[in-house]
Amino acid sequence: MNKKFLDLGYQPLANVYPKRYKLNQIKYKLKIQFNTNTKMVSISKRIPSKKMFNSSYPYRSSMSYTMKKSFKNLSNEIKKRFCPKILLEIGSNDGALIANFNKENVIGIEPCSNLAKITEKKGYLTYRKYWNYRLANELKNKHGEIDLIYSANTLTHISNLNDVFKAISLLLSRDGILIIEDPSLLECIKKISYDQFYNEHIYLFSVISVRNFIKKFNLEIFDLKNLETHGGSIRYYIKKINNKNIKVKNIVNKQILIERKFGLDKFVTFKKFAKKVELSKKKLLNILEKLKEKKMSVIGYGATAKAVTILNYCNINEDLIKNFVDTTPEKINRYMPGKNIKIIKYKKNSLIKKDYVFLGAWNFKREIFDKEKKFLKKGGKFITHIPSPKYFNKI
Ligand code: DWN
Repeated sequence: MNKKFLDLGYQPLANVYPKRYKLNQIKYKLKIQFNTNTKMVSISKRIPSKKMFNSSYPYRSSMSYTMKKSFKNLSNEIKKRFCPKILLEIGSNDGALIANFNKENVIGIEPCSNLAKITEKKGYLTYRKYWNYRLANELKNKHGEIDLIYSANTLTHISNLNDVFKAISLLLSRDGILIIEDPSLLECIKKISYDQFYNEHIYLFSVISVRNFIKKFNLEIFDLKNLETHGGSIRYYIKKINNKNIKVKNIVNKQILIERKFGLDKFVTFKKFAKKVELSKKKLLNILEKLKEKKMSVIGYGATAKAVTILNYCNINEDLIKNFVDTTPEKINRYMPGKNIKIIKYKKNSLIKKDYVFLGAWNFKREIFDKEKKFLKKGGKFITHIPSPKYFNKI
């Protein structure tokens, strides 16, 4: 049974950045629920994929050094540990991972044609299609079974999870490996990072829920890694249950125990989380309103999907955060969805004469602190809502 625990109000599509501010931009009710049987956390209203992932999807994985480095390290590990003949990536985006492999050894799946074009231009075979059972069948007929399937920050974006894993199970060879990584529910609850919820993020995985879910597709987790990326993610290493050549590592049960101890299998944990979210909103607004009274200049850094949830849930407008800076060409000179806050092109001197900078991309805090030493030296401060709203100038 699905039980709702958090109401984030009306939210626009997080990655549709309008050219002009529209008071009547379409918004959808965003409520978050917990399934008492499967222990899966998800959003209650689903938006059709085509509305969100199309030819103008602006998010590019290669825009951050941290992500490029993470994909490079993983590619080295995959080559050494699993030596796949073919690697298939579901949601290959602009190729941040596949760029580390030979063109003959990888297949990308990317329904956003503007992104698929980037990898195609570099000579990588890319299917401009949504991941589903029909596509898996087509691929099996063309390429045979695949020995390594990888997907980062994609499976949680697809509503029909049954179809997702049925398709994977069909295409993956008997001894094949599936690696997926997505934001961790545990880290989200610990950090009160309620901005991990937006219309694209249909699910927020825990080890408990993934393990429960994939069993029926003859799949099991045999290893995992806690990652710092995207505010705390988990990388799951998965195999077919009847592949007895690979042993399940202790870390899997250990992580499940940690999650249980934290209460990720209990509804009451999420009710408590919702209370903390309300408090977080009050505190953040209090900080921003006081800075406004003092006539301080405040801008946002990183026009993220996450920031869209915060701005719309807390009703933060241009009077509290003047602009956002971002490096993504597709976002520049557009507006933060649902708000009258313009996104401007990031330049080296963007933070000059600014007093406070709200970290929309708080998940890249280290990378940003490294880049903005001058701002900090001059007394500038960053604002974050993680884990509790505050301003700071040291990590
Ligand atoms: O799952 C998803 C995650 C992985 O990426 C998607 N549904 C959408 C997207 O979410 P996000 O927008 O919250 O992701 P990021 O990676 O936190 O976005 C970072 C943004 O900040 C980008 O627009 C690039 C920008 N940025 C910048 O302007 N300067 C980032 C860094 C590190 C910088 O120095």
